[in-house]
Amino acid sequence: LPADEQPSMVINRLLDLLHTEEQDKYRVLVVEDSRVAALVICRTLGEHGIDSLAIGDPGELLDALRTYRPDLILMDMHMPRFNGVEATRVLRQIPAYHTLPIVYLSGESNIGMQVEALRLGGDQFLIKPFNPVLLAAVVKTKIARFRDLQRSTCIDGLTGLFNHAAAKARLKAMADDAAADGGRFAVAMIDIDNFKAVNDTYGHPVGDLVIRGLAWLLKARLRESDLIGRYGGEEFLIALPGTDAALAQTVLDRIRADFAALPHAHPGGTLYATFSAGVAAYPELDTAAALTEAADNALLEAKRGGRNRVET
Ligand code: GH3
Ligand code: MG
Ligand code: MG
Ligand code: MG
Ligand code: MG
Repeated sequence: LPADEQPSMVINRLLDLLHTEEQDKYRVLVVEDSRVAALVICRTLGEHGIDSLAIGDPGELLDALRTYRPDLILMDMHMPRFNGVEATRVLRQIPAYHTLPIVYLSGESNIGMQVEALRLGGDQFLIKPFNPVLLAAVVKTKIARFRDLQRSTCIDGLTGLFNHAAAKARLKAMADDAAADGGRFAVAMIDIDNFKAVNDTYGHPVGDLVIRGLAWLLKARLRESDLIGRYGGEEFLIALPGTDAALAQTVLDRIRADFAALPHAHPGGTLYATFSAGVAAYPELDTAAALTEAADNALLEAKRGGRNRVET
């Protein structure tokens, strides 16, 4: 580090780096009853650097969506046990899949049928046999736009974390997943202590730096699979899959100690801030709402107990 560089400026730069870090590989779910066709499609996508998973059975669709989390579906239309248009219509009724790009890839040449397939929820119609270059271009541009859209509606601008609505939705999905596959996870609500005083003493821009500093620390310390959201102004919601309340408390307490030791720059020097946190866990509490409420109550207890602590 250059000796004259303020620690918070470094944190700001690191946070920006995290924001611009290379995105995940694009993931495409190929719904196709012909194994040969599926192989050709997946190979074509692979040659263009796109990851794919092929399924041929309607029964696998929801499971594949949940576990593979594709950015786009390439949907065949006519399958012996499966109508691609009907599947699309059903998916569009599930809020989580309202906007997921669905591109038909079918030999159906009847324009009336193609129009009907689009009307029932598809985004585009590509004809078999397909042109590999056009297929890759359609897939890439659709996914790029979809990710941009998701970013602008789900990501908090100051921190790059999930915003309130997105964090809440992901927590609910995590609870549903845990109910389906018997997993466990912990939830924590974090709130910076006496933050109003930071703003009042040093000004709002310095307060923003402190919020970004905590966001950076959470990203640096938690795993890729953990959920981190900016729940409110100086409040953060996190969820840790495969973790019980006791372990979550230990993890959070280490982060708490690191945050308390993290210097934040202000025009006259550096300041230090602390946070309090409350922890709750699934399956002891089994809905997103109950978990959030319990974590909130534990947070309140941490505040009453003197702040700069983690309670369960
Ligand atoms: P406590 O320890 O009880 O949490 O006290 P507190 O002062 O942190 O709590 P309070 O809820 O009274 O104040 C939170 C402050 O956070 C008030 C609000 O102006 C400030 N705040 C909210 N969002 C932002 C933001 O994006 N940037 C900055 N700088 N301040 C914010
Ligand atoms: Mg077919
Ligand atoms: Mg607060
Ligand atoms: Mg606070
Ligand atoms: Mg408060």
